[in-house]
Amino acid sequence: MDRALPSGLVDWSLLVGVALLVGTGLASLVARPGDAWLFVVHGGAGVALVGFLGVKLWRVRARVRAGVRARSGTVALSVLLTLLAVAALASGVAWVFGATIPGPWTLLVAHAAVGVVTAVVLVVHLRDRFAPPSRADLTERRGALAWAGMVTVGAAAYRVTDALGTERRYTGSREQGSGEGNRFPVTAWVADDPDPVGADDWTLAVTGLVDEATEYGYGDLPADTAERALLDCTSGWYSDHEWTGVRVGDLLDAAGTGEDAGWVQFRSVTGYRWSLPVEEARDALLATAVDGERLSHGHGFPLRLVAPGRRGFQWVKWVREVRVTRRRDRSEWVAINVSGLGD
Ligand SMILES: Nc1nc2c(c(=O)[nH]1)N[C@H]1C(S)=C(S)[C@@H](COP(=O)(O)O)O[C@H]1N2
Ligand SMILES: [Mo]
Repeated sequence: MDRALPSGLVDWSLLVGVALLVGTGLASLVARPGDAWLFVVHGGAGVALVGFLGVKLWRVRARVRAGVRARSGTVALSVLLTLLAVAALASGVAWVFGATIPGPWTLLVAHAAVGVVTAVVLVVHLRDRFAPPSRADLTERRGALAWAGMVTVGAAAYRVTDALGTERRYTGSREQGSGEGNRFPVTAWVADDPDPVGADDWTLAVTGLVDEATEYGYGDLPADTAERALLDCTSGWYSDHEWTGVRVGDLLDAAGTGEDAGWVQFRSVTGYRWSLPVEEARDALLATAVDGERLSHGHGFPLRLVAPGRRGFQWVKWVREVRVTRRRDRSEWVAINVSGLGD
């Protein structure tokens, strides 16, 4: 099989594979319940890539050894790229088997970071090495059969890896502290870490495209709706709880919204903010309690968004404003990454 595979086909499989991995990896950050296939493609492409990378490294070994001896810069970059790619693939597989690392990051976050750096170094590598695929590489029958064999073995290896791995959700997240009130991980997307928010000097404002802007003190919130919902953080854990709070639709009805309401943005005391389409926002909950316990500061006291089916980073904590807008506010993509950095 190895001999039959044209080198160009191996290289193009690696390139397309990395593009798939980066694309599905980034998309997984905003995955919704219907998007389980993203994680299957990501895992399958990752495991299949191990095989193609192995073939490539075996074939170039003599050239690399010569390049290292000659202290070639291009080869040094290739070696760096190899180390990164191996680290990205190994960390992904290790995550499936339940491995952890010390320090502030989870192994899954480290995996994502190494993956992105690998893709960037690959782009630099391609500046020296890029060659368009030749027709023969792609159409030669023996090569195509060998390629199909590689992909089949990759898919089977993925199935085995997936089955042997530790218990986890389809997102790869592992369970932590479900049903145990505030005893689940406290997570910042980047740097949010505000001082505790006092109930007495906090208000919730309902603003924007509403008939009447409204303000609630902590004591006036009609927080009596309970709902079970699962928070799934992109750093690799999930936690299932009963949340109690106020239905966003009830707040919007009290303030009055018109035809032009398209999105509802939830704004934190830290500047962190995220929007949901108005129909989805109406069904979401602003919670004051989890499993019957008052929310702790770390989990967003006095008020945090519960957005079922959305990944954890969209569950804004320490909410102080609900703003109705016509269009999506794209600046929130920046806001979530810089909030908390200045203080
Ligand atoms: N204001 C604010 N809300 C936030 C975050 C943040 O950094 N700032 N982190 C988000 C992330 S990444 C997740 S996974 C959840 C975690 O909620 P928890 O800390 O209550 O577990 O809150 C989200 N809400
Ligand atoms: Mo998260």
